[in-house]
Amino acid sequence: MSDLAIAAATRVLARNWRGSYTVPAAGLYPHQWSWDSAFIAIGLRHISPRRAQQELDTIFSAQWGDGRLPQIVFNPRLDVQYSPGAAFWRSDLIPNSPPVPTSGLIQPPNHALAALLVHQADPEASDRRRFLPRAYDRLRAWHGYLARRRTAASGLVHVVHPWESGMDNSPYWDAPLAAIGDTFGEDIPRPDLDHADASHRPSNAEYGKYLSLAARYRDHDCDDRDDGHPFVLEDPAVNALYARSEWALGQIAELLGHDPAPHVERARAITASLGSLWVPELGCYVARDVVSGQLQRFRTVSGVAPLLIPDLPHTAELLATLEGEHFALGRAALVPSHDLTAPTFDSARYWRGPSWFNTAWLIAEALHERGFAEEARGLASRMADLGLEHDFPEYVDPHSGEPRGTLRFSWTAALSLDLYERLHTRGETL
Ligand code: 2M8
Repeated sequence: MSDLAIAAATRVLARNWRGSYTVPAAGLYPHQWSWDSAFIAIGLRHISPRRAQQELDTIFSAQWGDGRLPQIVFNPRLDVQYSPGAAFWRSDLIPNSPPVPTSGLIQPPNHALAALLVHQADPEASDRRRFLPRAYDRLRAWHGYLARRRTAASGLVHVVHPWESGMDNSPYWDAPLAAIGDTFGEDIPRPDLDHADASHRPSNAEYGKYLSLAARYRDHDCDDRDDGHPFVLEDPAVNALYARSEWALGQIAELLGHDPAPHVERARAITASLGSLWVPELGCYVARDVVSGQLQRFRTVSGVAPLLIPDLPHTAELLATLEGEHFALGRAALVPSHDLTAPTFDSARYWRGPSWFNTAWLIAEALHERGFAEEARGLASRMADLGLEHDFPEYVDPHSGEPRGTLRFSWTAALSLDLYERLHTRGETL
């Protein structure tokens, strides 16, 4: 990446900026997405700390009364361009919902980590606008929701829909979705296929299950009290981000003169609970289906994401798994979303093989934090270059590095920019 590349990434973020938030991609994703905004803020902080704060403030302002941060905040004027949209969710009829139309689901909790990084980019600007105290209140309520409404007896947070994991068609969800009889019928709106190749996207059969599950959750007022809900899964990356974000909340608490201990305790408790998802033969963590009790024995990028957590047992094993034939760290383009050697691997289709820039950023950050400096630097610089080479693609083929999904994708631009700035402008060791 060069100055030219910084300008190109900045242009993507300007093009996708909508005045108070950034859309993930102009055509395919025309609303605000929760975990996208947190990743985007991490890059925006280098362009404008003020805009990065605003990005997070906008998602915070859509917080539900119970503390959840919604998966999507809709722009109702663009409702037909994305499915399922505001008319499907009709969130105004659901108790606890905010005044703006949103989805009722959630996404992975990467927001506290982002808020801390945004604050650190310009502490004075942050203090002037009282960003951190405001964010802390919102983030405590958000994590409180996860602890109260989404934590099972195992001590782990569960997701109630594949979309909540952010890795929508991961092989983890195959068996749990197959066990669900209901589907949405034949008439499945797919506006996404106007913007991306069908072979890069989830199938119609998967969409049928997604819509029927979402409708069921909505029809129970999204209240997390539906004991018969057929999809309840514990995902390693969601829990790893939750634990890592609790560590970040601890640091935020300290900066604000509050007691960090409750956050550190919660982070340690999640880390201990994650032990039940560790599969030694696979050398990684896996998801558990709470309904059937079955571990979903696949190697995915989610299962190596716990490397993000300080004090994690199995750090060395996770590095070995990343460097071995399944993820080929340093040889594959970035980090494949699924095991390169698995029969379920698909180099083009969404979260079943292609490499994504947000997970590459998380793994680079994790390697850096765990002291694997050379590996972190290698991954970070490849990521910064690859984004620019292909006009900031949504994901890439892990063998060829060729672009897949849509282009000019916001988190690709934001996170490539972040790594470039840290590696070259600030001269960090990453
Ligand atoms: C993808 O998911 C949305 C549903 O949330 C979709 O396919 O329509 C995922 O890659 C998700 O992780 C991401 O947040 C979202 C927007 O970029 O797109």
